[in-house]
Amino acid sequence: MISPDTIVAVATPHGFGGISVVRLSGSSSKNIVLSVSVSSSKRALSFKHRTITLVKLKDQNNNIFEDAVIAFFKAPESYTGEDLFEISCHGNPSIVNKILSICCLNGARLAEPGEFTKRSFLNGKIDLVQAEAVASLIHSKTEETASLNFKMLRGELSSVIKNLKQDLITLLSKIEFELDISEEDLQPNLQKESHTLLKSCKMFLQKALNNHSAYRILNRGASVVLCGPPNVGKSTLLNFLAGSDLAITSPQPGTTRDAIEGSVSLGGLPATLIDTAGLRSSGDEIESEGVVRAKERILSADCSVHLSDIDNISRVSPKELGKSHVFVVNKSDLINNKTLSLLKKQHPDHCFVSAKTGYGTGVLLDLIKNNILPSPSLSSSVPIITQRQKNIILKIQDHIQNTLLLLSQKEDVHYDLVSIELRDALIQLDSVLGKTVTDDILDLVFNSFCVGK
Ligand SMILES: Nc1nc2c(ncn2[C@@H]2O[C@H](COP(=O)(O)OP(=O)(O)OP(=O)(O)O)[C@@H](O)[C@H]2O)c(=O)[nH]1
Ligand SMILES: [Mg+2]
Repeated sequence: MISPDTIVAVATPHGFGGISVVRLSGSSSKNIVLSVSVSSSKRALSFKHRTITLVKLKDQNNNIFEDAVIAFFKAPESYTGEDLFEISCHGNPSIVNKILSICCLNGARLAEPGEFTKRSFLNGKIDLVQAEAVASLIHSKTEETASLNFKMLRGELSSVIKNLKQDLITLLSKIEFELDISEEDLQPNLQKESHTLLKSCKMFLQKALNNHSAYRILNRGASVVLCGPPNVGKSTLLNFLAGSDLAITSPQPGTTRDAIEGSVSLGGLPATLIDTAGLRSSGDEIESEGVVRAKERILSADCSVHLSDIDNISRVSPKELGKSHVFVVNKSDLINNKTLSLLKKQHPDHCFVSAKTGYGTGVLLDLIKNNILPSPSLSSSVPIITQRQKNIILKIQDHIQNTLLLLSQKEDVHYDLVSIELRDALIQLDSVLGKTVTDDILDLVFNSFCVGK
């Protein structure tokens, strides 16, 4: 249910800047804005839909403290579907806080995270897939996913889901008809027709699922962990690749304890490099804790870079490899070219680098990127953008698979069971769009938003 409250929040990032924007939405927003605005022109304070008005802002003691530009969007033609005001003021936190508190004194309340977009959803302006695209667009780390998220916001994924739903409804109506009619009127091609349609639905959904992990990494950036035994040069490599003296390096094994992060671009893909404690068993409690944390990072990272020393090219147990991995031999500068060529032949699956001179690091970055994202960009299919969508699509895939199994019977297809599976798939499709979601799912979606969006 939509709360009757009028809500207020700052929509721009906190801090100092050229301007900040305070948003106000709800039925009392006009009265609240009128009670804080001063203008010599009465006409200006009539606030017309989609126009801006220059006013002075006053506090509760009628002291003028700021010049502001106010934009007004009248219900229902606003982002939230309610009367919506955007007050642009100087970008200073004390001015912003003053506007927020005066609005609250006049009847508004501070908005929850994502509450403006939640109202937009509850007022039927956007569906849940579009609402999720708003959050993803705000957090996009690459141009490719920013433009993809914008397409989702315009409704591209929603219309794909609606088309799929329409196909299943058409099929379901034929199946229900088959169940109702007499023997003579049976539809001879129904079994084959249904099979073909559901197979293509399944393939389409599979492609969208396959693109999800690439999308996720492109949207939020990749995490790459540098790991291996102590003293092999993990911290030196982090410093070289990040171009900054982030981690302490020393010839003493066991120098790094806490994970240290740096940023790097993998050919346009933003990545966080994570330097970790050298993997060994140690009597030192603090170092051992560092090793436990390093192992956790290996398992959670998108790629783990396993370093060895040129003197001791070590093997890693498959259990400790992580999601995707690259083997690296460091300190190549310590041997001559002839020995290096020989070692490269003996270890063709290893990348030879020198964190000291930078030798081989360009090749290493390419290798890491290719490991994380094997294809250069997302294919033309529309990807699924959130874990919530992914979980539901997996359930739909199950129903489609069950239906295909029922339809592959040689004789006596159980159309009554097919009908049940299709109905369940349709319920799930509705929940992707947010037509049948519970309040706790909505809270989960909108709590991940920032305040003011
Ligand atoms: N010659 C040479 N020395 C290197 C290279 N990389 C690192 N070193 C040296 O190796 C020693 C260990 O380097 P670190 O980067 O501290 O090694 P680490 O793997 O982070 O070690 P821990 O934090 O103890 O696990 C330091 O003395 C570095 O200067 C390299 O490419 N060539
Ligand atoms: Mg280190």
